[in-house]
Amino acid sequence: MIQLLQSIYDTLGIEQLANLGDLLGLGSTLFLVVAGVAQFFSSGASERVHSLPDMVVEEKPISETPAPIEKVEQERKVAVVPWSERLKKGLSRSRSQVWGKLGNLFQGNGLTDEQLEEIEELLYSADIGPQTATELTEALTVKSKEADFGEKEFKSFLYNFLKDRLAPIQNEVDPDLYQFNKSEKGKTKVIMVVGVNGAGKTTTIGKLATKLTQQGANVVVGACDTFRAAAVDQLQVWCDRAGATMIRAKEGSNPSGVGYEALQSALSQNADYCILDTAGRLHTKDNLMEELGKSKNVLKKLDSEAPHHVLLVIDAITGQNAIRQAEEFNKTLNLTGLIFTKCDGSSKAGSAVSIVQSLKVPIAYIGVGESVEDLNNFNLDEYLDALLDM
Ligand SMILES: Nc1nc2c(ncn2[C@@H]2O[C@H](COP(=O)(O)OP(=O)(O)O)[C@@H](O)[C@H]2O)c(=O)[nH]1
Ligand SMILES: [Mg+2]
Repeated sequence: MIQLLQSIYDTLGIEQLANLGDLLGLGSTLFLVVAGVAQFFSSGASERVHSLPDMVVEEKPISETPAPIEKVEQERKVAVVPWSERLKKGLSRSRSQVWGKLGNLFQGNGLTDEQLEEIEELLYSADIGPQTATELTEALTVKSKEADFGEKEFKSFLYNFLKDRLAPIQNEVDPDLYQFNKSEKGKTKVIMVVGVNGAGKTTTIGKLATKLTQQGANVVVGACDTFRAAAVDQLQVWCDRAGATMIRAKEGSNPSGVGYEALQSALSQNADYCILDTAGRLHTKDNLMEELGKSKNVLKKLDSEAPHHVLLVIDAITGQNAIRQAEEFNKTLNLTGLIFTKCDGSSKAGSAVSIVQSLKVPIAYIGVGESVEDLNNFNLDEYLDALLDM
């Protein structure tokens, strides 16, 4: 019976089955229940139920669940949207909930006390940091008194204000991170990627590895987050698709051991990049920072300059709160760059300003979605254009 239902479901799909139920006078609801059972068996759920007792089910927030690779794969086949549009769409919440609202307040005849208050509130909600918010409000109070200071003037004032603060730091990004330099082929560049659980490390590494292999680079990835087996499998899928070699943990390995092994493998095959995924939380009582510090230092036994980059992944939703976290990572690991993910899910994309300013570390990459094309170099002009809708 189940086999019969299964084959009908496979052939017709759930909607057609409901229609069939109506036609036979059995009612679509009853038929949908039956179809649901058929779907359950057809999708292999029975196998999953049988295998459940063997699985370690880890409770974690939604944002930590691995990316739906098949969905991403399907999206990739859909027409490619240019980066400038993706970025604009990704920053649309920040624009509509903060920066766009600010623009409406300027009509060229000064600011009332209520308007000033509104501006301060908006700037605080944007998470650009108290110091920048105060400086900005003060500057705006003076500027808004100019006769021709309208929305357009406000936008260019803001653009220059933010650019002046970020450009000196942003200019420090190493181009090796974006563009595989063929003249340096075989000189293994080591990129260590760190951050709290769920920030987007593993998926970002998958995207980065894809971009670099597409440029002709030979990439080795080390799965040093040895605790979360599902995350390691997820990384494996990304690496297989990207054509990158992945080094997995041997049973019982510690994270620094996997990093060491990955670099050893990368050096032996003259790989161009060795990217290390790390843990964001430890299952032991060991201190995460100490463990990461160890993982970083052990690499120097193989190459005194490794890692060439230590990138901290920050989820834009964390906003200002990310600063303290980021300072901890920076103290132990001496960060060389930041990757700012999930700007599409937050109105706090402006927090990039305060994070970059307080750490004095540039943003190397920005993420505005789950597909490979949603991760790109952080270009300050593009970012400000999109944030302020210039
Ligand atoms: N919307 C959106 N989701 C993202 C972005 N970057 C990562 N994610 C999702 O965030 C979740 C956690 O990512 P993961 O790489 O596993 O985080 P990790 O714990 O730091 O390794 C996954 O579902 C990712 O698809 C982004 O830029 N936008
Ligand atoms: Mg991970």
